[in-house]
Amino acid sequence: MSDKVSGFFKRLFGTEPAPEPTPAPPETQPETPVAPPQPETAPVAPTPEPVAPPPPAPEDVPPPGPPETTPDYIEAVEDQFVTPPAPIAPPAERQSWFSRLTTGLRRSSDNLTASITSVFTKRKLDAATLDELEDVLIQADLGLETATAITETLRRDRFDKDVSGEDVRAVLASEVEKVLGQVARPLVIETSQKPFVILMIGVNGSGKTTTIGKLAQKFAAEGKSVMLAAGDTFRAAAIEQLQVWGQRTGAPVIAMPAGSDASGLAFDAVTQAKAQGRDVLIIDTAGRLQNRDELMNELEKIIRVIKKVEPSAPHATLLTLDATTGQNAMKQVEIFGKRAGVTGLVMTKLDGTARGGILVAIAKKFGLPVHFIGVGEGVDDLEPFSANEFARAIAGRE
Ligand SMILES: Nc1nc2c(ncn2[C@@H]2O[C@H](COP(=O)(O)OP(=O)(O)O)[C@@H](O)[C@H]2O)c(=O)[nH]1
Ligand SMILES: [Mg+2]
Repeated sequence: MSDKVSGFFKRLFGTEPAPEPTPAPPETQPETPVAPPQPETAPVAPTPEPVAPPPPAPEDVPPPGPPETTPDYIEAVEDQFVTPPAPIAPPAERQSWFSRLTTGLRRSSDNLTASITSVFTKRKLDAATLDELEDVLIQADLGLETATAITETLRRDRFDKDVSGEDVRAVLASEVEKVLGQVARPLVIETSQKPFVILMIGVNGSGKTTTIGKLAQKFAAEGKSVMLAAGDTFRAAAIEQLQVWGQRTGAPVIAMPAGSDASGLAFDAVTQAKAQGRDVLIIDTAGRLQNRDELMNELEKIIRVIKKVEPSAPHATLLTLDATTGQNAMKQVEIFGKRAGVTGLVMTKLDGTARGGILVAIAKKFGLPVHFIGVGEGVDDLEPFSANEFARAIAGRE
């Protein structure tokens, strides 16, 4: 490992690889903040935060005020768990995206390749070996169908022949790429929509606000005029977190005092972004567990209210999925998909988990576009999703 790579590894994981995070957080548990990586150089000093003046409330939307019901888990969270955005590392330190992807996915790929190697040490391919391999692939969260496709390809082409771990990894990479190639789709910002409205949804701590900051940076770099809406109105710190991202990326942030009605805020944000002719409006929302019906109702209300201003909006409803939650992500896609009409996925935290294979299972089952993946907290740790790169990285084929 080069010094550069190991330095990055240390910033991501500390000197020891991080323990595997627990699956889906229990309902009473707030999002677990991931300790921000230690920058090797002085962080960029945050400049004073701008506070967007609260826009006037439209007549047909309830005025800002405490939400009708404050969910108990949100009360418990309060402000202390909102992590400020990680400092931006100077460009000279950054590695290429592919090396960051492979570094980030190393825990997933090491896990897989070590298991594959232990199954295939100078052995002729027989039925027992194929069964063992299938178990390994299922345990790596790839899903039954993909696991079977890989073992069937090997059975067809290589049965009773010598097969090395490297041969198996080549088949793994190619099958994974086949599945992911169906869903790797860029997020297209239609310029005919002004603004193109993106609604960001997902469970607590899945990376919504961070992803919004990263996206705002990308769009701004493309010369688009971006506006952000602090739709996680439950917590003052969540509003501030988005304002820090707004300051960094030069995007104005529409905000109301904590406790305001999220749908009223969304209404104002779309109205203002429209009036100002913004290219993109990204609306943040409070984290919600998919099995909390009243929270899912609130999300539906936000969408209805957005449509009052602009019937074609939201133009993209992006579900952020935390890769470390493993199998629970499947349930999230299913329920958010039904209730909020998810148009695309962003998978975050692929750097902190051995469970990156879950993206393959999700792709196979739901076929929803995967637009971006995140492999760190930094502003450029989010990239458009590439099936080929992901497949090579997870199969350990650099
Ligand atoms: N390691 C890692 N951390 C991430 C990534 N995306 C977000 N985070 C961190 O996850 C935590 C929760 O993110 P946040 O955006 O506040 O989640 P939200 O509750 O969905 O808005 C923060 O500490 C982020 O810095 C990622 O791709 N990798
Ligand atoms: Mg948030």
